[in-house]
Amino acid sequence: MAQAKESETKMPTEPVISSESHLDLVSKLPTREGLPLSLVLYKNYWLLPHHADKIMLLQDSFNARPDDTILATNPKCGTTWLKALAFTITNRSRYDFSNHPLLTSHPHEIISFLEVPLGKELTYVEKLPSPRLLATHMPLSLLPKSVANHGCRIVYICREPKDAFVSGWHFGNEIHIGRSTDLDTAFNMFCEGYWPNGPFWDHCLEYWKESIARPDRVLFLKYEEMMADPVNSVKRLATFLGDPFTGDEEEGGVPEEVVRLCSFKMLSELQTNMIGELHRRENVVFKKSAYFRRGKVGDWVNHMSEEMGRKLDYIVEEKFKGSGLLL
Ligand code: PAP
Repeated sequence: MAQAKESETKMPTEPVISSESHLDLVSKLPTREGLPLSLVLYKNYWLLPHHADKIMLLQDSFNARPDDTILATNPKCGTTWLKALAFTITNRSRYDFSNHPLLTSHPHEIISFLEVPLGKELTYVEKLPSPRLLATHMPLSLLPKSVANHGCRIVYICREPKDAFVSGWHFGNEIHIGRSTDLDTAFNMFCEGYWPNGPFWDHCLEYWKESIARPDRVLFLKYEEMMADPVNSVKRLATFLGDPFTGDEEEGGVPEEVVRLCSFKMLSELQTNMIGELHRRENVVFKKSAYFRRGKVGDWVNHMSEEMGRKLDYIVEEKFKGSGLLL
């Protein structure tokens, strides 16, 4: 059963981990300014400095468990949705749909990020009961070693890059109080690969290749395919998570109920998701509503020119050439 509330967690004694030496390493990494926050380059990926030190620290210190499931995403590709879906699927015998934790808690409060448990200590996830659902924006190559050692299941969700870029641009400007980046500047940076957890395409490709090499361990989902056929996507996800819907559940419309509860329409109408903050750090305010903007496929046309679209399509096509990955 996945975690629901902090109060339900067991509290084993865990080593206290310190990130001082990693902070020192981060301060020596190449840094670039330009987005609302500067980023550091670590092993080919542009990371927020306060994520980079935690990622380094977790590499060796995080104790994955064989029954952990990692929900991995490039930012703004469907993390919130995937958290809601995976939680609902794996806890469907535990919670009634009419009295469900998702009706009173934001998906980001229900499932924690490995590297940034918003507002909590890094050791928070160590204390969660098994089986754990954990989210991450980490590239595959930066995941803690124990994740691969234990063969943990990984679900990756990818999104069409133009929509992911537009979503990320809006989000960045919304959460950084008094600091914003204009669309053209942000677009040029995205195209250069300079983006939180970027290059975007390398992040996707690593997980894509792993999903081909180890399909029983890594499920590669696409936001657009899930939007087009959510019920079948939910069934596929349940099967991958080792908890397929029974014939009776299918007849009783349980997959459809999961889809309905986790839909953009449903979640974005709940007060718990639209009012208040998840977390605040200096002048970065993670408003709950910032995770529910439009939830549409193809919204990029309302922000980018056709020429920008062609440019990004070309870059992505070149990067994905020969991989079999099409977005
Ligand atoms: P994160 O990586 O920072 O956690 P993430 O949830 O991946 O963010 O991305 C938010 C996007 O998913 C938003 O897209 P938009 O800006 O294009 O609108 C958000 O609207 C969308 N989203 C959130 N919840 C859902 C959902 N239940 N179904 C579909 N899309 C959703």
